[in-house]
Amino acid sequence: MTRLLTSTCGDGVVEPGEPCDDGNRVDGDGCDANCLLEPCVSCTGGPSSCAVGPRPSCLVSLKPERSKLAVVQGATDEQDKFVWKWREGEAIDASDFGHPATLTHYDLCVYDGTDALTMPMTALPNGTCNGKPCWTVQPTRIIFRDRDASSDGLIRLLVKAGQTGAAKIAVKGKGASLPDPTHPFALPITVQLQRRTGECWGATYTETTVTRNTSDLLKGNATF
Ligand SMILES: [Ca+2]
Ligand SMILES: [Ca+2]
Repeated sequence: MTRLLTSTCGDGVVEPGEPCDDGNRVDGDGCDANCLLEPCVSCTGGPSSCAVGPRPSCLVSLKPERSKLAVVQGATDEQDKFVWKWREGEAIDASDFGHPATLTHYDLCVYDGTDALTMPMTALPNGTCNGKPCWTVQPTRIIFRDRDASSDGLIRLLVKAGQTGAAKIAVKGKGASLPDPTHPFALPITVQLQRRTGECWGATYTETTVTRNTSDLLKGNATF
């Protein structure tokens, strides 16, 4: 006995292999023409209803106090900086990496307390940075490097596989291509690294653990 497992993108039914299905095959409405999530959106239900906003259940850091966020508004855009560290996280398996060298997008999304997307950054798959592939894929980690910071300011994005408590993500950005958020931020801030197939890793920064939130600097450790 065989049972055919088929799913049809665009029929409004969320089936295996479809992170979303909003009943059409149109891009730009949160669920794209291939039923993948668009950057920094969250979808619920079927037909999927999608909107910009944090995803509800991303993997978290077990030691949020070690998961740091810093956003610097420089005197000029060239001096802007962004650092995010997600440490001692829930388990990441190498199979969770997808295929960044060829087809997996990674979106880094920073949302403020109104769920507004203040800093969207995308590391495209299969890109070339300084004459070499931007992505390095190793058995237990993947690294995006772009010293020109041409992809939304990203200069380094590392995802390290590990058992629970040993998984890690580190992101650095800088310069004029970095999105310009409005300082001070409306708290709490949610930072998520997302895949368009649904996987995500996140941390939230509330006034309890944000130590600076001024016109030129946001700095703190995650609350959860
Ligand atoms: Ca479907
Ligand atoms: Ca759509």
